[in-house]
Amino acid sequence: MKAIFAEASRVLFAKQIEDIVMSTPVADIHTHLYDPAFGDLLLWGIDDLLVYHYLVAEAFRYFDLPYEKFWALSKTEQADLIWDALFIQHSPISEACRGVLTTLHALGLDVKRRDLPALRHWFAGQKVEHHVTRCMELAGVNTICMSNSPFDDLERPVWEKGFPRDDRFTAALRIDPLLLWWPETAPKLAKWGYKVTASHPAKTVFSEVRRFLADWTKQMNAYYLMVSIPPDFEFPSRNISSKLIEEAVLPHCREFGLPLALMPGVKRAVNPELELAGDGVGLSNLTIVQNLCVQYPENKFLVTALARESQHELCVLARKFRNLHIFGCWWFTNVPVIIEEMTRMRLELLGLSFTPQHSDARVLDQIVYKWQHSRRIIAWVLVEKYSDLAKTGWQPTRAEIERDIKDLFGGAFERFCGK
Ligand code: FIX
Ligand code: ZN
Repeated sequence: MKAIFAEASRVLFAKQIEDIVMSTPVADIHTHLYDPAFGDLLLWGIDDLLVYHYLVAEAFRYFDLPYEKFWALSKTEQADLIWDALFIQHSPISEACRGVLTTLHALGLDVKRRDLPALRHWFAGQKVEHHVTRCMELAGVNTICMSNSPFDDLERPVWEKGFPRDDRFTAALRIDPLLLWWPETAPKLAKWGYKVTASHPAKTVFSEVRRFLADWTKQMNAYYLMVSIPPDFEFPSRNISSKLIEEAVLPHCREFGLPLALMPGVKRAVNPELELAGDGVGLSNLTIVQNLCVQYPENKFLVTALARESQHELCVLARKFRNLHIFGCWWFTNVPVIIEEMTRMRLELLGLSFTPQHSDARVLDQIVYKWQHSRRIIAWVLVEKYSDLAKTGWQPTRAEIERDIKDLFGGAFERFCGK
């Protein structure tokens, strides 16, 4: 009898934790989505779901078709081919394929009919404003942080013209071209009225770069600055990227109290024929993160690393530096097997002072599956952790669990950002 009661209370306890994890609103701190005011830049609907670069990469493993022929097709034609290869000719078992189905199912669509025209018909009847709200509700997401680039010719004019902000969409100032491709970027800055030259910059140039960063930080009301970096990126170094970080980006972040988000590990265009789907992963030397954290204690760093092998080292670094906040299971690590491992490792090494996930969604509807899938895994791991605590006699209360999960789902991040 005693054993039955114990088992029943274990089940109830697990259910309580799961319910809290599944229902606590989350701040999605890194996406590639846009405020609806950006019009067509906000991708949504079945065809955009199907031509997501994660699925393009998978579909090419089955296609017997030259790359250029695929790229010459319309979006609908590409989506048809991907649907056929990944959903009809094979079972859609991969995480990215399953994600499409989780999303459709959550939207109330009948996936078992395997009827792509019917799905298209349903999406054609949706209004974007309503769809944004619906997806955010289904995902339990209360804010979506965009990745905003002043270097994007489609995005920049929207900012310049101005628009009433939807306060569910926050901004992050994306600066990859500035740090990674200075020779091509300097002439653009010069054209926009900043006194810079492509040659190795002098003091005046750095102050002009700071003026550029300040203008865009204010224009966007940016939450943080962000750059994704290749595995061989070095810091400190004598190269121009390093100098720009030291002399412009970090002083700017200090002045505005903003974190710099670094995403190490991406090897761009490993297979250029695959376009956006052609990026790969490499092992980064995380000494760059250590160097930044130790040399710039007044700066704050948000870091997510792409390689699975980097995750333990990154956790250990976060134990050493309180100006480092680690977040998300990025891209190739956003698969159940690795999410579970990373979440468990982070909880065991850091407690609750990190942000377990971001969606990286490029298509609005993806927030539904990315969050449903991740929440479930985070819940399992937390059930295990709280149960281990309970075994010591330390019974966590509902209020304590709610507080902790709020922290994991945006609270710790907001505090780190000083918001
Ligand atoms: O650099 C990034 O922010 C990456 O997330 C993207 O470049 C990448 O294409 C992506 O969508 C990964 O999820
Ligand atoms: Zn991203």
